[in-house]
Amino acid sequence: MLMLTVAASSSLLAEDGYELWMRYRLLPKSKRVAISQIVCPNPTDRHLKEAHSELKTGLESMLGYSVKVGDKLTKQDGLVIGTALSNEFIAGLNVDLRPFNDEAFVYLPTTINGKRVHVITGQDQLGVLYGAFWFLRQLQSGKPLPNKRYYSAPRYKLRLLNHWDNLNRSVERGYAGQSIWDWHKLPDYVDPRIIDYARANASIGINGTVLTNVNANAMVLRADYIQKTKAVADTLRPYGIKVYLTARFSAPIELGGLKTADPLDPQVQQWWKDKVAEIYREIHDFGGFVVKANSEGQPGPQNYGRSHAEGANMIADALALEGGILMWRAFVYDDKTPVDRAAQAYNEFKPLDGKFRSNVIVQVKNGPIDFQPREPFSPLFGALDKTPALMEVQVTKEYLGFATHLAYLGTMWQEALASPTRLRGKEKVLDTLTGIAGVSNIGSDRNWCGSHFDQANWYALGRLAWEPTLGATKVADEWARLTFGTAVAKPVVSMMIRSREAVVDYTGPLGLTHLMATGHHYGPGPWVDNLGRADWNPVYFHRGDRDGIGFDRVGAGTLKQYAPGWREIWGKPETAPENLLLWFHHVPWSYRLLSGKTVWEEMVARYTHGVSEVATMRAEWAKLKGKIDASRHLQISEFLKIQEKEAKWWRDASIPYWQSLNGLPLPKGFDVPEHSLDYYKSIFHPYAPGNTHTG
Ligand code: GCW
Repeated sequence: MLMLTVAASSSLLAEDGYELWMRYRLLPKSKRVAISQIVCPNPTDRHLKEAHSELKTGLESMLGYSVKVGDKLTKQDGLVIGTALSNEFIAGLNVDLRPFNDEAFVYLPTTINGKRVHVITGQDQLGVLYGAFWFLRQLQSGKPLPNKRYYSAPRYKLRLLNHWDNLNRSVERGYAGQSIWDWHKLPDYVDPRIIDYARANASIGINGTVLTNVNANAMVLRADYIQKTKAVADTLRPYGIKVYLTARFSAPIELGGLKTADPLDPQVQQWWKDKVAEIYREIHDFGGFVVKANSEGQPGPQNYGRSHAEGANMIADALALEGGILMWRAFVYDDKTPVDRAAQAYNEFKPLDGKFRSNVIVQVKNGPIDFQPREPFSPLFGALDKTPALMEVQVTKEYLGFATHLAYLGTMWQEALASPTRLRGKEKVLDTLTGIAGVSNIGSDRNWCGSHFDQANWYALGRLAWEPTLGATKVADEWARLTFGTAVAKPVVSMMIRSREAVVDYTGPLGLTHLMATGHHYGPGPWVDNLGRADWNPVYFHRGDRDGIGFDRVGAGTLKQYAPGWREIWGKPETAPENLLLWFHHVPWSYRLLSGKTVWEEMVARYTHGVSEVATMRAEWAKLKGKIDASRHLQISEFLKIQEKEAKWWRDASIPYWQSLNGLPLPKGFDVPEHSLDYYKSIFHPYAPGNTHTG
């Protein structure tokens, strides 16, 4: 019996996840299209080389026969790729590409002598590369090819990954091994894996990557590191990916030997101009810098009594000479400022709107506090009328259980992107953006992201930055088909779609936030009240006491930062959505919700529901045994088991803590937490991963 099971499941070859969503498995006969040749007259041209070689590999493996690459349509079926300039056949088709931007692609099916010819074109060869990946994705996911002209253009110019990677290869909030940038061996040795990284990014439209941590090390700007960065940039360029670095504001002191980094000091200004020119001499298409300034101990213009705009403009001026951009982060807060932490970024940046140079982009986290499992959208979206804004999301799951918990983030980002900035009006958050930047979850682990399901979050970042209205379910469906196969997509998507809400429920229901353990943020710590800064303590965020719980943001004045409409809805506990109730309001434990339950009863029900959702996901996954290769199936089963154990840990630690404040009994019908509050408080994990601030 055992032998039989093994034999049955081994028909699916073991997979380790390295191929990501580009597995190109043999298609069932009914789905194979006839393509015996790829026509690409300039196969060595920038981006076309990558496009045709990806198509050749992908098609041969999906179709099961060999495909020739040539410069003329000799057989009458085939795939013709290129721009009108590079390809006579395409020029003859007279495709009107004027309405599209230069990253867009057009697919055009046509018939010659009764045989189908597929054409992929664009204004620029980069569009052709994107079209090639789309074509492969379409076939691989078992979807029919459109039978008339189809085009796609990215909504945003900036579709970026932000690596929080340190020069010693540790990764801040990284749960997938070491940094993929091996600075020590660069520039002489570039790991071929970087090419696969570039392919993966290009396949989902990501067009820029910030190599280093925003908690920055000035050394990356030293001449030898510029050579190393150049080697990475040269490897990524063929895939349309620009390289960016983080710039430490005090670099003129640390690297340049100056006495100050004051942005109004002419020597400092000159230092940045020279440094930027030096970078562009080596990397002509260098993208620019990201700066985290005057935040969590990073140096910045305020050290010299200057504003964020003065600091940003000084570096932006240096970059402007070379065509670079500066992404200046709005993630600033200070416990010496006696104002709600959620209000501080807006307070700091709103008055500076209009004061930034045109190549400065303010980079705003999706929520006003940090990357919490649920927050309302940041009030800065829609409030900066004269300054372009980038939305920063966290792909790595610092606050959502690290790599072992399944939490598909497409749903979370969709929630922020689709929020109307003003309730009376058409504008949504996604309409206010210039781009999206995602804090990378990529590392040296064989499966890239620390778990198979975390690959979906990388995928969703690219797809939603290309088209933010695509919808989280559609993105999940694409990814599941490509990653696990069309036959299992439905149950996989159903797990993904409910997963983030499950995490919200078992970590911080009803709008509670930032209740994680200290430093690494692994596991519960709602009781923590002893940290160096008030605004790092969970008790600061939940404000629970004997009588009630939640943060009164109406009283704090924070709600005023949102447009009218939102103020009214969020401003009263009766109209605020329950999933943000305790974010905006402090209410008595006995406050009644629509369900008739009190806040306390509902909290216990939600914690419990979160745990049972994970149990359901485990059961759904178990049913897929034999339908997914044994190796990936097993690892995911084991990770789900960890998730269930840790969801229960969250529930069982949180409930007695709240009881220690409110003195209320456990509502009837719910399991008593397994251990005492003291037991949960005594758990500590000094070596939980990802907790680095230097390097
Ligand atoms: O959420 C916090 C993280 C820090 C991070 C910071 C930021 C890079 O805990 O690790 O520092 O956000 O976004 O700057």
